[in-house]
Amino acid sequence: MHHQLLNMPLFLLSVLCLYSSHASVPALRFSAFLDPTHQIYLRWDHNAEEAIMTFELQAHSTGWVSFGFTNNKEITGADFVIGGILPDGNVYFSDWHGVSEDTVLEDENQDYELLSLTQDATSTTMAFRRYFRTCDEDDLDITGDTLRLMAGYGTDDTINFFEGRIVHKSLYMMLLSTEDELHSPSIYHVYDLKVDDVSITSLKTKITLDSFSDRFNFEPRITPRNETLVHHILVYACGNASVLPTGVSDCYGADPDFALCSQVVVGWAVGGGSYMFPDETGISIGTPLDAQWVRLEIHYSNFNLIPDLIDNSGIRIYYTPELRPYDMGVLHTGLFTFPIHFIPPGVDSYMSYGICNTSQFEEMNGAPVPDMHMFGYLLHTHLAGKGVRGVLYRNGEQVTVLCEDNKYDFNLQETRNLKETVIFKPGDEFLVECQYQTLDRTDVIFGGPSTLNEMCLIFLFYYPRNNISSCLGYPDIQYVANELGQEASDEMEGMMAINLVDWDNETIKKAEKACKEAEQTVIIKTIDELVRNETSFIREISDTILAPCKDISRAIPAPWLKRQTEYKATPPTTAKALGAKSIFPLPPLLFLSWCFTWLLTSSV
Ligand SMILES: *[C@@H]1O[C@H](CO)[C@@H](O)[C@H](O)[C@H]1NC(C)=O
Ligand SMILES: *[C@@H]1O[C@H](CO)[C@@H](O)[C@H](O)[C@H]1NC(C)=O
Ligand SMILES: *[C@@H]1O[C@H](CO)[C@@H](O)[C@H](O)[C@H]1NC(C)=O
Ligand SMILES: *[C@@H]1O[C@H](CO)[C@@H](O)[C@H](O)[C@H]1NC(C)=O
Ligand SMILES: *[C@@H]1O[C@H](CO)[C@@H](O)[C@H](O)[C@H]1NC(C)=O
Ligand SMILES: CC(=O)N[C@H]1CO[C@H](CO)[C@@H](O)[C@@H]1O
Repeated sequence: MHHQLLNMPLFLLSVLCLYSSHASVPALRFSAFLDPTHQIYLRWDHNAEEAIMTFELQAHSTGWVSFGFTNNKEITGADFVIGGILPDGNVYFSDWHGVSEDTVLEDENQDYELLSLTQDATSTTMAFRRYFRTCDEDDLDITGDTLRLMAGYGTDDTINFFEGRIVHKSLYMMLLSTEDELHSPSIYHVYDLKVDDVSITSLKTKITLDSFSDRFNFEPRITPRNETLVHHILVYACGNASVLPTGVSDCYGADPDFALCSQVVVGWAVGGGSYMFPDETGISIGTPLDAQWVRLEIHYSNFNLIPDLIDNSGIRIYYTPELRPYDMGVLHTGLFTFPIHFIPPGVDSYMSYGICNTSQFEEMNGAPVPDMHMFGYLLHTHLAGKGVRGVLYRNGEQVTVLCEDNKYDFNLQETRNLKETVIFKPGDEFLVECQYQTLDRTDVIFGGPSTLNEMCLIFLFYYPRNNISSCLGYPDIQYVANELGQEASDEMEGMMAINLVDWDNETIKKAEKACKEAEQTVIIKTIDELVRNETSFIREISDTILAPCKDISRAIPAPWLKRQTEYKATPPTTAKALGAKSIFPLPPLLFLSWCFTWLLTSSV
């Protein structure tokens, strides 16, 4: 029987009803808890046309509450609001920034607009909005990158900022739809594809491969308490090979047959949640054209070398006989993962490139390749990765930056949808650019499977499917070695030569330039493991245009917010001596009413 796989939101958080919402703020579609103990809950929504983001923060405190953005969990340069309701009912709310790790200052330009502020016996709810870009040097841009959020609260209204509870969370905020907006089929089945009591030995990063099975799936099922160990999970479809191994084996191990299944169909990695495909599409299973077998690959990180770990993680799949219009496919793009990819140590920003040239797709597919409708993607690098971009070119011209995250967080890897489907035609080129930071490393990092090695990949989700599974590029390493003044007469010598380079700012720049201008070999694979290569080169990338700067305080004057106040963390001893209340002057009174809802009636 022909089925398609989807994912279904069966595990909706019931905690949402904990706080009752009020009518003031427009329906905000997205939500997340910002801390593991569920004391701080954020709802948000964005309006691309107006370039504005609306937030509603609920914190389990009747003291001050705070929310904002940081660069990398640092107070210095942080951009946030602090607000609350005084015991006498007066409201305070204003825009702040971090000047140093122990000083925060109220902004001269107030760029956040308060929409409502309410309080009950146990919690405070604060709704406000801000333009994506204010161009105030004390604010940070709200972008489609993985944002570093900061939230906090104090026990009372004395804003001893540094004595409050502060939490940090990485979040991608430009979400497009919630799972309840998607169509769920009336009939579906569930299948758990998982490992059974697999032992994770004490290798630093050990990789285990599991059973070939006849179904797929798409929701992480990480064994409780094993969350920090499971690094990423991939499900590969197997081609037409007649002999497939069964059981569990090491990845990249002795048995080459385990590598036969190379078409990624499902990816999940650290920090990701469940994912449901758009209404038009699902993964086809059960027809003669479909893979009969899949390979489940789980990568573990066991940095603490805990012995005798047992794991039962895997992925839960939801599948249905109510077919969607298109069967989907996954195209694996980026830099070929092997040691020709290298990143020098001690670099603040180093770029690597891998190109896919699709000019041979038609020939390799065995049938005309229909236009590929790209609808989603998953970015993947390891710990040194700081940014990933995927750029589409047609006839030598850049069509679009298909996807980008300039604040990539290794701990938050998830499948994301494109704003609208983007057509990929046979003959197009797709460039993947990865940015790395290696200030904490002393040795060259090479491409490879371990968390301490690096990768530079984008998995593209599209429909209707074709037979191509991967299209990965890598630079001519011999050329690169020669540019770095090393002798190398073939690829192997080129790779060895990289170890001999003396890394300083000059050789690093040379290496980056040489890798970009070197001819690339593009390796294309089909689901039947047919492999072909061709040459290509790296084109320039035109940056995406930033949202315009807008100033909310000019749009909606809020003169009462125009004050300047500073709070400086005081050494613990003097703080005690001073007494909390005297340190911080409370903001002026805005309204006088007890237990109220304050609304600024304005429409965006
Ligand atoms: C497997 O091979 C057969 C013949 O060799 C072919 O007809 C069929 O389409 C192949 N299946 C897939 C999934 O490629
Ligand atoms: C895959 O390849 C086979 C031939 O090997 C071809 O008949 C089939 O149409 C191709 N499938 C798609 C979706 O292009
Ligand atoms: C590169 O230059 C900066 C100063 O401009 C220096 O701090 C850094 O250590 C240099 N890196 C290497 C690898 O020499
Ligand atoms: C690329 O293809 C050519 C000819 O098909 C072959 O000789 C060469 O070894 C291939 N290169 C790689 C890196 O696979
Ligand atoms: C992609 O391949 C085609 C055909 O071989 C070639 O004309 C084109 O220049 C290639 N693109 C790049 C960027 O190398
Ligand atoms: C570190 C840790 O808590 N590991 C647990 C992972 O899950 C298994 C059960 O499958 C437990 O036995 C381990 O203790």
